[in-house]
Amino acid sequence: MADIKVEDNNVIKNHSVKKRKLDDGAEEKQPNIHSTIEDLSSFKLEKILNNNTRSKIVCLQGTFSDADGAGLVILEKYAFEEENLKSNSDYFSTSSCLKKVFHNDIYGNYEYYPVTQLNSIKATIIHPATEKHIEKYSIQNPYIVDETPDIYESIVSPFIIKEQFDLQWVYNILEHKSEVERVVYEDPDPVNGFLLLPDLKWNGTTLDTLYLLAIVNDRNIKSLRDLQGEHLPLLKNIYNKGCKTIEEKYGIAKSQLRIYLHYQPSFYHLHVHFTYLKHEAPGILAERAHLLSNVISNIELVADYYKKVTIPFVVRETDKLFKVLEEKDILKKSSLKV
Ligand code: G7M
Repeated sequence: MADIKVEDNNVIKNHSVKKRKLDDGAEEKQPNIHSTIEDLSSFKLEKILNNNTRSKIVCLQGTFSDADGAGLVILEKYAFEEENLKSNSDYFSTSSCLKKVFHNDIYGNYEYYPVTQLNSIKATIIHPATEKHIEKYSIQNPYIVDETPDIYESIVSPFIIKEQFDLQWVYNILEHKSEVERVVYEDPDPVNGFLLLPDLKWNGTTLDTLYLLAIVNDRNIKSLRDLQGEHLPLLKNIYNKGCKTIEEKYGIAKSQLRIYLHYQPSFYHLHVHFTYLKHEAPGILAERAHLLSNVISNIELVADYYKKVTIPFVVRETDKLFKVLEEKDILKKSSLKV
């Protein structure tokens, strides 16, 4: 018998998840509701775990009245499919309904109700849900840390060195042991050279979601924080040759590229992201992405700019760094006094 704790604001309920022992000692899986459920009338909502208004996904935790254990219902609104709009006249048929909210001169606001089959919502149901499922679908509170040079030197840098994030996959790429056929450009210069290849998130062919990564040959530059005047030739080399290669190979001009570094990055070997400007790739928000042209300009102005400035970054409650910063009371103190 395992207990699943379900937090409902201040109330904590315990759901018993029964696991029956079979004769051979193996545990029988608790029956789930998938063979019987036909609608969501048996779902009793206990907590909204996450409501992403941008991606239009809501993750709900609750129970089903006719089954034991916690359940998760994840609802997601679909994007419009152009093919549907072009070929499906149902969008524009008399079976749909238009309700006016207001109109002003040439502008009118309406609520539009297309026919049911065009109005579906993707529903994922997980039952019985474990604590891990609940954690996975719960919103992770993000916190901004205004990282001063002092916080970097005394806390963040020692943490990065101690944790020694595994860079084997990076070295495999640089040593031509992995992803060899995916490399689209290589400048072998040990100081100013780099390798350009599709990011893990990109299939390398769908131009709409173009996403490449430039990984530098120099193994001593951890992140944006380490960059200074001596690295300008490297940064300009990445900018110029990266853009030229992408234009030649994919026909996308540099004016259509978003070229940036992450702070904090997820691995500490300098790399630069190249994404299609019209593609809203993950990790392009203001609290994480630093445009390469901006970085170059800042260093041209002040060679040790990134040694001196406060760089804000985001940590989440499940990050190891979050605990370290919390213990040192940095999360409360870090907001800039303006
Ligand atoms: O957040 P950060 O700036 O550290 O971004 C690291 C990028 O490296 C992410 O966009 C990942 O998708 C990408 N990436 C991670 N791994 C493990 C690989 C990999 O093995 N190959 C490639 N090509 N990209 C990776």
